[in-house]
Amino acid sequence: MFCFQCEQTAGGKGCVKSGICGKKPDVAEKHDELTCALIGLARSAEGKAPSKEADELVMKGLFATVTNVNFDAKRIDELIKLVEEEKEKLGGAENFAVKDLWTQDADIVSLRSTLLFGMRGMAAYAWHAYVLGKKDKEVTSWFYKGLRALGRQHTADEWLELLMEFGNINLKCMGLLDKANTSTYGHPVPTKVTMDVEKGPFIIITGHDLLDLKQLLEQTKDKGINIYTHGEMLPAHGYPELKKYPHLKGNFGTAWQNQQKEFDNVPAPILFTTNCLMPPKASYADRVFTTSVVGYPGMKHIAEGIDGVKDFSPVIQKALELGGYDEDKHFTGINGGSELMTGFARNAVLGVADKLIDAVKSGAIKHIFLVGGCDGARPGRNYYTEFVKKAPKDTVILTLACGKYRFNDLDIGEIGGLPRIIDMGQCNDAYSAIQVASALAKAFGCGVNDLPLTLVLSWYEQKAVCILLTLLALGIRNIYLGPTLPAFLSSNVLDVLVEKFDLKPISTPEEDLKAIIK
Ligand code: SF4
Ligand code: SF3
Repeated sequence: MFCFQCEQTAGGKGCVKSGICGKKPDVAEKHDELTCALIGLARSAEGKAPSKEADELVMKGLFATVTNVNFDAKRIDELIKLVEEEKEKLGGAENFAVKDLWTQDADIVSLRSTLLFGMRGMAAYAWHAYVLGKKDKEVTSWFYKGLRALGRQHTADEWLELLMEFGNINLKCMGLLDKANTSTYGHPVPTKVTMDVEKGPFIIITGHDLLDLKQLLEQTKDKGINIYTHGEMLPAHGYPELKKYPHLKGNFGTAWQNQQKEFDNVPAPILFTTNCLMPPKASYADRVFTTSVVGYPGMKHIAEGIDGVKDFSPVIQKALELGGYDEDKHFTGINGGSELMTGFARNAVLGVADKLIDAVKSGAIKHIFLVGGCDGARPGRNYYTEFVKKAPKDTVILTLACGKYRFNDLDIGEIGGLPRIIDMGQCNDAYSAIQVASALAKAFGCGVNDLPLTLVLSWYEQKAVCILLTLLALGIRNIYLGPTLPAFLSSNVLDVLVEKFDLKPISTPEEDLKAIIK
């Protein structure tokens, strides 16, 4: 096997024996086979109108290969079979050769992988929008275009052009998901979320899929079962159409990499709607449920029902059987805080844009940081906690995605009635952050790069890759990226990104803060 798509890749180079994430060689090989079959499908679809099923397979197939999504060789096999069938219907072009995926010239592999990984991330976002009935022709057809491009030879300049084009398409896709979420569940409003868990039966739901949460809330109504979010599901508490359910009680635990510790012997089932699933420990393996494209051998899977409704009764049954805690339990976050604030998506922030603009103009807010992205296990990720702790009192921290658990329970005060830590939502809500940055630039009559704003990003998996490509396509410079740089960026490709975009690896919080706030 060979895989170097995520930040925890073995030795910072590539997993070759087995994945650090738990992905076994047979599954890694199936992922490659699926990817190459998707390229074949896209080749067959050239100049034709692929079916709805083919579109769905392209999204699901790419999504299934994102880190910590699907470890089940059987399920991947099923996808490959379906892709082959669709491909035959469209004329049956050749698949891309698996042996060529990770070999060939280092720079070409690097550029091709960057596009492939970005597309895997975008597929997840497109899928979440799709299940809410939102589809965009340009986004869907770009999957085919991008897949075909992966199977062709290009010059380095052409690859870079493709990457920038992709970045713009991903912005569109994140916009589509934003529209899907806000038109279905309303605009998020600032919401305080407890980390305590009440006694009695409960279900933990994690991942990014709000529709799964909505259906679970409906199906557990008046059943005496409470629902707690985990990881990337935390921002769900801000949406009016989700927060209206009184049994959506709070948030259990922190980010994905702590799940084996947090779920150890938990008296409740856990529903995984997307990444990041880690190999479950025996103490809770019998309570793990997967749905959508998530899969793990031996774990119970909730399949899609006809007309999109899923039947969560096995999860509900399990919650009743386990019964939850005997008494109310007090939990805290990484830094000992017990309440989290979320729901500051674009509508909420732009609603107080005047306050923000005035505070920047008067100098009350000297600098805005976007400290966002994925969390992970590497000790170097403490950088982000320290960065937030050490950021001067006259600065504001916008945040999003699961990396925020490093600091979102800290009370670092307020500026002008606004909390200094402003949680904008999930990773895909990078769209909100981009909207806010553009609005601020407009108000100040300058470009985003001229604002007193710095992006300090943490990455782990491929959604972070698509977001980074969007930010670069928007011409945003001077991004600090960590905890390590992607192994799939060859030194030549990295040189280009550094030269063109001033992309910077993080150093220490002190040094970076000193360089940013002069
Ligand atoms: Fe290794 Fe990451 Fe690939 Fe898993 S996803 S096999 S940890 S590079
Ligand atoms: Fe986290 Fe996996 Fe990336 Fe959506 S849940 S950000 S790491």
